[in-house]
Amino acid sequence: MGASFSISPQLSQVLGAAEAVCVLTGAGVSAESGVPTFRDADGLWAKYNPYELATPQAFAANPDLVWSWYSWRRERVAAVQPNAGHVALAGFASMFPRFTLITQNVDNLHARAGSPEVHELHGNIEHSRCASCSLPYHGDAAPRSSIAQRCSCGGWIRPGVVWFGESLPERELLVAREAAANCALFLSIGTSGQVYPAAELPLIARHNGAYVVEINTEASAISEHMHECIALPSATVLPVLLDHTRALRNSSRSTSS
Ligand code: BJW
Ligand code: ZN
Repeated sequence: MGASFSISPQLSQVLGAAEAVCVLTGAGVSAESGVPTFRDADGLWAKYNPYELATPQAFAANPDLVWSWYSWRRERVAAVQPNAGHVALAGFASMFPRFTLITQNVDNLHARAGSPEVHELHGNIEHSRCASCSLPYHGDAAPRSSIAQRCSCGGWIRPGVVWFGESLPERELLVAREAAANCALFLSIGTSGQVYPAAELPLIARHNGAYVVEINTEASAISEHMHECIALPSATVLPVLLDHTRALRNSSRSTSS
């Protein structure tokens, strides 16, 4: 079973000693569950134009098109399972005195894997709300629907995700920036590092003295800012890091007691 990579002495040291760890995930962490990424060769943006689907202007121009695209994606993520990477990240939550999991993903797979707290920077595809009055909407979320729904106020129901040009949820972004600025280890996992402000989080961490590691099958736009890059799939790497951390933390507990 064992994955063929070795954990560097620097990473091992910080996994054993860190009080605060911060993780940012992107679409790559869900790729091995069968959720398409955005910018890979077979990703969503290779087939669909983001400006026709993932902007408020696109939704205003063609609510049925945007709603049906998100209905298709909602159906797709509901049909997949969290992978070993999500499960390992859920295990990491109890390994460190402070652990912050931040995701750009809208697929809910971290929560389904058991992560106790997930800071969703780009929303959640399972949540819908009225574009006019913001009232949460619970009807017709699960079955595929190609027709955009209306709220009782007459406004359009929109997916609860963050589109280009829209602000990120204020509190989640604040928590994310603070966690990045105050951690000893920052892991940037499965993100191309092209979308801001999420992509500045590893840079904030590095600027404030954290050890910063990327786990990504390819180089990203922010690889050059990392202390090290592990160029392997996250579902392979994360269980190994968790086992290693558990062994280190258990042995330090038994020697200190
Ligand atoms: C694996 C793997 C495996 C594969 N294991 N790895 C500063 C500079 C320039 C522009 C801006 C800026 N600040 C703001 C902007 C504008 C804009 C932006 O960033 N534009 C850039 C693209 C140029 N940002 C915004 O508009 C944001 N809002 C904002 O900042 O408000 C204030 C403001 C507005 C306007 C101007 C200035 C300020 C909002 C961004 C919202 C992003 N929304 C989306 C859609 C969400 C809903 C949906 O799901 O449909 O979010 S776009 C899409 O990209 C989605 C993702 O969360 C996001 C990031 O993608 P991610 O996760 O990195 O995926 P990929 O596909 O890019 O990469 C996958 C990676 O995984 C790859 O690297 C693979 O190699 C790797 N991989 N398999 C490990 N098994
Ligand atoms: Zn409404």
